[in-house]
Amino acid sequence: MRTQVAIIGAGPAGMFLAHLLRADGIDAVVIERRDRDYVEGRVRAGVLEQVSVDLMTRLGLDDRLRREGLVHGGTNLALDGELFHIDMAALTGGSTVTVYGQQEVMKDLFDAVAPRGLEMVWDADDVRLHDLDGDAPFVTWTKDGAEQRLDCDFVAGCDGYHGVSRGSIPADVLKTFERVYPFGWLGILADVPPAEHELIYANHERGFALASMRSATRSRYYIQCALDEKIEDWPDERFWDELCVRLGPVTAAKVVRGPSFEKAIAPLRSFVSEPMRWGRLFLAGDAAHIVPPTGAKGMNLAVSDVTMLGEALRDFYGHGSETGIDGYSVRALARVWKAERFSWWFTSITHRFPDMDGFSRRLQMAELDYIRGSPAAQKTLAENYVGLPLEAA
Ligand code: RFL
Ligand code: PHB
Repeated sequence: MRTQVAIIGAGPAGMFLAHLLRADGIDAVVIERRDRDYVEGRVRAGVLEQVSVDLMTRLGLDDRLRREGLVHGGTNLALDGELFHIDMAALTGGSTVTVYGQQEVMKDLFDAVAPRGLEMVWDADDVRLHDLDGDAPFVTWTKDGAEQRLDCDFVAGCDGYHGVSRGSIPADVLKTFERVYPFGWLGILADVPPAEHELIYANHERGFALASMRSATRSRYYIQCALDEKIEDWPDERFWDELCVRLGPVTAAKVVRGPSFEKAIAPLRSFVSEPMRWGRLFLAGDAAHIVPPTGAKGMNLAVSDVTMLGEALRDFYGHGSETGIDGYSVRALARVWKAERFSWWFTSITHRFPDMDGFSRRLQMAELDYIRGSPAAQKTLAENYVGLPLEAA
């Protein structure tokens, strides 16, 4: 088999790239280790930046998003139960975010695979990348016991944090940067109406809490927890009680309780690997970087990476120009690091750190109080939260 671009991984990065290349008439094959149900079933991101909404629109995949997505012009912060509103749209000249789950995004991307003739390989075991530093790279995998081979011009490593692509870059070339946080998020989904119309990021003495949603009838809540916490120790009632304490009495009175149908703990991490291109390999999305979920940036960064990569490949195939592919890593990393900074900062002012003393806690409280009172500080938060523009190539 031969194609122009082999895409490893069918998460948001891989599937958006596959659709972008298809729209530009560039051949691609997506090779995914799992099956569609698995990828679509993962409960993950909930908030789309304007850049992501724009890409879905450009690809003509925005029908359901327009009908079902919840457009938010603002968000709320809470300090020890006291809520204050950040009017992001007013502060940024009209920018908004859209609440639309990653599961819905994946469904829209997958539903358009057959009508648009995208080529997919599911259940590919033991995927390996070869000759990435030459001009004839290829990918091998096994499926149903038989070894398969795909020759290509380029490989797009969109296989997430645990994929094979990043590890194919030689250790003396790859630089990694990391912060592991001493806590995780315990998240639930429940079919109850959300407590508030917009999200609430709450800093409480007992730890962080987040009130989010998927629709007018489905809520998504998170509480910060210790890394060694066990799900079995968190029956629904205990979760709701702790959430209500952290959100404070005014919001707690609006929380509608109900049985959760999903409950999981996710660790928090900041991670960047450089460069994002080596030879014929490009990395995009979680394969190259991880952010803590506080800034809601993970999936959006995957989208901005592949938007840039799509432009670079279009210039290469359309005009024979290598400027875009040569500049991809530097261009993508400039935006990645700004999102890393924002996600780290937002995490650091909203969470309870185990070694936190009175001084650090007072600084956090002062910072949140400063944001509450300063339009300048609110603007900084707002423009990062809605998503920084994709700078020109
Ligand atoms: P993915 O989604 O991990 O997809 C990678 C795909 O590659 C496949 N794969 C392989 N395929 C072939 N061969 C191999 N060897 C392979 N190894 C892996 C995997 O099966 C998978 O299908 O990476 P991608 O595409 O870069 O997308 C990244 C996003 O999924 C991720 O950043 C977000 O979910 C992060 N995230 C959030 N992002 C947001 O933008 N907004 C949010 O509100 C938000 N909230 C969250 C989040 C992530 C969370 N968790 C659980 C990590 C909330 C949570 C709790
Ligand atoms: C979510 O709804 O899952 C969500 C929302 C905002 C975040 C993280 C996750 O910052």
